[in-house]
Amino acid sequence: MRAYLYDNLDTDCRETHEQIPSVPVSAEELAASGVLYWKLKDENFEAQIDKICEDRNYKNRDQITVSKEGLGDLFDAKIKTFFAEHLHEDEEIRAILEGTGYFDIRDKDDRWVRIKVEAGDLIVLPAGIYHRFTLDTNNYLKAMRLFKEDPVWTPLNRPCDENSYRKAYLQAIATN
Ligand code: KMT
Ligand code: NI
Repeated sequence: MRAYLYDNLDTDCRETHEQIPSVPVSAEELAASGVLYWKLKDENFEAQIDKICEDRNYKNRDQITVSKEGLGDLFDAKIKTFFAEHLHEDEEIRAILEGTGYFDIRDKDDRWVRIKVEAGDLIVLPAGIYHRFTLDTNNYLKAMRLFKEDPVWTPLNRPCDENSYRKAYLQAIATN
């Protein structure tokens, strides 16, 4: 995982979009926005996932392959949905199994922070955070999706500032 401020240029979202000079964003800064991150080691990948699921009460999981092959006819629509700025009323938890991609999140000052993920990265976006996802130019990412109960994938597109999960999120990070 590596994170940095997004350059906000209007070019292909699958490019790096790193500002020049780069403005790195640390794991501590991400944590201040409520974003959690673990690097899982190859040797005991499953055991580490199981432990995090137990500690954080994630009961269910499935897998998604974000690629033309993996999503078939749904590819274009899914990619578009993923990159529309949105929030969820639950955590978005992803363990990257193969490939690479970008999660963009809005920081406390409403700036886009781009988080580059690769195999072994486990990322938790809190309920209520505005975010989006895109593949990079490799066009392939396989991820395990973890969830607490039944999957609630409904993305609520911005603006939804009156949403109670949005308000609770802003309150939770206000003291950071
Ligand atoms: C979402 O809700 O933004 C996603 O599920 C992104 C794709 S999973 C790597
Ligand atoms: Ni999402």
